[in-house]
Amino acid sequence: MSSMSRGYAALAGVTAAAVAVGAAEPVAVLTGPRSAPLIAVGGLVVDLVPESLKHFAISLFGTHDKIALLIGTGVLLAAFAALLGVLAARRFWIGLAGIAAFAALGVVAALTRPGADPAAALPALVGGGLGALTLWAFVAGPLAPDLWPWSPPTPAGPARPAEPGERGTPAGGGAAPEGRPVAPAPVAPVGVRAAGRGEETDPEGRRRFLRGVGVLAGAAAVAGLGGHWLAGRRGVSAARHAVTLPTPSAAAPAVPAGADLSLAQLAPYVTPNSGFYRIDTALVVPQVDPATWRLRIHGRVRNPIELSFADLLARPLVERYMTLACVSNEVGGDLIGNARWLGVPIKELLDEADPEEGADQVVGRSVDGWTCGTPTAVLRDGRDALLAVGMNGEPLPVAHGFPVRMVVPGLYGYVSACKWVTELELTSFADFDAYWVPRGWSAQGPIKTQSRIDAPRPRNRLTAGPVTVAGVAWAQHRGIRGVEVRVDSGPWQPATLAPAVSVDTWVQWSWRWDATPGEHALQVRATDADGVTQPGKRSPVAPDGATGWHTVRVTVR
Ligand SMILES: Nc1nc2c(c(=O)[nH]1)N[C@H]1C(S)=C(S)[C@@H](COP(=O)(O)O)O[C@H]1N2
Ligand SMILES: [Mo]
Repeated sequence: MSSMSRGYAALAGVTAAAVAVGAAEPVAVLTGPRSAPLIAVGGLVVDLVPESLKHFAISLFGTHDKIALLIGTGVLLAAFAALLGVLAARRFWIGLAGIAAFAALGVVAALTRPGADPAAALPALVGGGLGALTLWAFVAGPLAPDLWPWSPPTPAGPARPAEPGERGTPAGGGAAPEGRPVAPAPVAPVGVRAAGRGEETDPEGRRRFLRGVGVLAGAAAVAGLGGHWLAGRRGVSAARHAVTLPTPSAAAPAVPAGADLSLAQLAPYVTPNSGFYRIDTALVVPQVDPATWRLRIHGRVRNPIELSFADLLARPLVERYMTLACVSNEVGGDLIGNARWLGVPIKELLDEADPEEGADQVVGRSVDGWTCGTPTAVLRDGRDALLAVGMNGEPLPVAHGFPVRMVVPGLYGYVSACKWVTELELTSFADFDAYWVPRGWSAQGPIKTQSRIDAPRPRNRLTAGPVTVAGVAWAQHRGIRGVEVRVDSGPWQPATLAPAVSVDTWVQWSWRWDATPGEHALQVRATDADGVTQPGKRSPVAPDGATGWHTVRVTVR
């Protein structure tokens, strides 16, 4: 095959794949966004890839890791499709088998997503079918150029006259390409054949091929983007806007004056919803209709409970400031935020459900099948663990768990903060491992005392003289007793703590530094209210949270 033929064949393969992916989208509008093949396969990848790789992706792409995954999947798919096109131009059945394999992967991925029904197979099936048809049209059908190895020379070619069954003759269009190699193709040397047709003799065939590529790729793009847009319109943002949150029966304590030092580089004491970090395994944000949402509290309980959203809102609601942190937060990282949460105390619901002895784990389960395991004792020890419906005075943003999520002070999100929660199942740690546990993370995830320097930022250039060093420190549900700063491994100096609402939130701190010219390393460490100082030994985020002191290097002139 000449390189030009290979290029055309690759183009045919990629166009067929684009048609497959694009055609699946409008179908997925009906069967649910998670049944779209790219999303379903991406979701399977998210669940299957080793944790180290996932962590690498998060560290590389931050919270854009999902977009990166989808683009990566798309690029890989295009590369395979190009290869399939080239193979299909030699033996059409290989291309067909390849498309069937991809469709099968899409079907399996969509059907094995938690909560999937049999209709989830449809997008991949429809996409696969239309993709196969497209490939056939380019390789053996009406859009095929005269470039493939089995293509007999055209009438104008030097080698021989046209054969019956060739494209352009009545039997040509629909004939199975496998039948074609019976044409005495190898008669002339390849070079002569390539020069003898295609480049000079079949310009119309190639124009038709390229027009086909343009039209079909365009149609695929319209179907894909249109379907995606339509699926978005079927979301729950209208239902979210229609929610009116009741006034809490126990309002949040006021934020004390001075809790927010309002420094330019310092994270605000209360994190706005738009700036709140987002971490989850969901490639498409679950759209949960509050009208049909139910929470089941079941498993090892004497009195199983089922609640609707209206039932939940009818109960006394409390509002509390709580700082939520991700176990994947690196020392100095920003996977942490503080918000005012409105919700129903989980303790009251558990008391009503009446857990059996030995049911030491409450498994929160999301609509998308994700699970977290929280110690029953923690949820009942009187702390403000909430089934939250509000965040900073608004219904939960859809990406943060609308309509209902868990928030538990003192525990990392992966063991406590289930978004889009629909079940609390009482079980034991011995009997069930939640989502992250078999993936190498600890079953228990209490927050580790940590502190971060926000101002100055790494590599800031400062002027010698007084400099305000400031940041945040947290040890949720224990509280922060003190923060210390040191310069160039000198003596630790006490920083000034700003007031905080409660031990369940982070606290801002500041320290006045008389900066001298040169390169300097600033370090911070916190001591919790139990008197335990954060260790300097660096340990990675897995299995249960990073340790070490945040260090910021600056230049003073
Ligand atoms: N359904 C669901 N809930 C989830 C997760 C998830 O992957 N799926 N991730 C958890 C993790 S690891 C964290 S840190 C918090 C983050 O909550 P946020 O995205 O609202 O900041 O959500 C938790 N709840
Ligand atoms: Mo997390």
